Amino acid sequence: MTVRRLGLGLSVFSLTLFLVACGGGGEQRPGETTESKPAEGAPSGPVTTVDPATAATIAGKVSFEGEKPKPRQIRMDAEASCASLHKEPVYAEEVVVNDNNTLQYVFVYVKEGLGDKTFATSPEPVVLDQKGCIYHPHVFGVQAGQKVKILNSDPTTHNIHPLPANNREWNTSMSPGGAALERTFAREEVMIPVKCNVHPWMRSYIGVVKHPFFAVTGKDGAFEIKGLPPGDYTIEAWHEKLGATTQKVTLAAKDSKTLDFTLKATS
Ligand SMILES: [Cu+2]
Repeated sequence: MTVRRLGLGLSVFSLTLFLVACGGGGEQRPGETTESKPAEGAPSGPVTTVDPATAATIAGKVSFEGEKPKPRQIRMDAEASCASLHKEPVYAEEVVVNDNNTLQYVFVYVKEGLGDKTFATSPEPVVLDQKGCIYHPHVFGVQAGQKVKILNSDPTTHNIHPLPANNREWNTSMSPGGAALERTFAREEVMIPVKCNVHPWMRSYIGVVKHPFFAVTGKDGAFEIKGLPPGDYTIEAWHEKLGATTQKVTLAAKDSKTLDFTLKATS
């Protein structure tokens, strides 16, 4: 934080010297500044900050096309400690079509266009809870190096087990009332499936990206990504069962563009 304040307080002249000293940090656009030190745990390299006066926004929705799949009920009968936590039937969240025919749990993120820019890692952890023997949230994004705080709110033991292809694999048993677990993922990976070694129906997906420009669609199928530097981008919408689709978008300073996606039912 001290470094950040210092960076903001620099005169244009010394900032120029500073950028030269740091080698410029790759592609530089108007309204961006670089600082010498990234947040702890983040990739090394100068940190890009986006001038709010030039920042652009994309927003839109992800629609579903085709025949709505019948929700699949999760059977917890084999595990009484889980089954007793639910009075109503529990349905798998693998394909959730909203009332307005949009999709929930789609991970939307900037796939290309940021080059080798490095962004400050959020100091706030993302929380993943194990509650009712279900992961909450079902799909979420996190920056590489940003903490994921894992809770067990259940009166039963879970064994959380991410299955990465590009990060270190681990699994940890978490007993009821135990301490929260904090983990980070060092490298970009869309997506990391998460399972529980005790309860085979438990499933979550983590999108790890090197920047803060991602979102997950909610009950209205909408997403919004704010604070983007002007540029040419490829945006991907990823869904665990329906696949992924991309669109290109060009953002000028202060642009606010709508980007709607459609994902089709699998036959
Ligand atoms: Cu479990």
